[in-house]
Amino acid sequence: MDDLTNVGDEIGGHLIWHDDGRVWDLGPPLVDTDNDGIPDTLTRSGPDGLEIFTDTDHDGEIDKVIAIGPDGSYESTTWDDANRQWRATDTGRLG
Ligand SMILES: [Ca+2]
Ligand SMILES: [Ca+2]
Repeated sequence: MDDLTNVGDEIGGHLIWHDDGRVWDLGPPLVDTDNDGIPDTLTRSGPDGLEIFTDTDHDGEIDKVIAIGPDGSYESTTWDDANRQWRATDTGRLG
């Protein structure tokens, strides 16, 4: 385990988002998207639409982000652990 994981342990239960060298504390997850009883997702809305942050493996670090624009377009990115970088996985339009 590296230092980044320790950050998550210290604040306990918050989701951590690594974005281009910066680390964001997004607060505790509110939504359980896979119904395993453990909240794993939170959302953030703003002028550019809605962002959905998910910690799919429950290690406290965001590994999937879906950004939904005001026009219904969306773009999902997932954390590529092998290459230590975000990778665009899907784009499209809702509805
Ligand atoms: Ca869950
Ligand atoms: Ca994770």
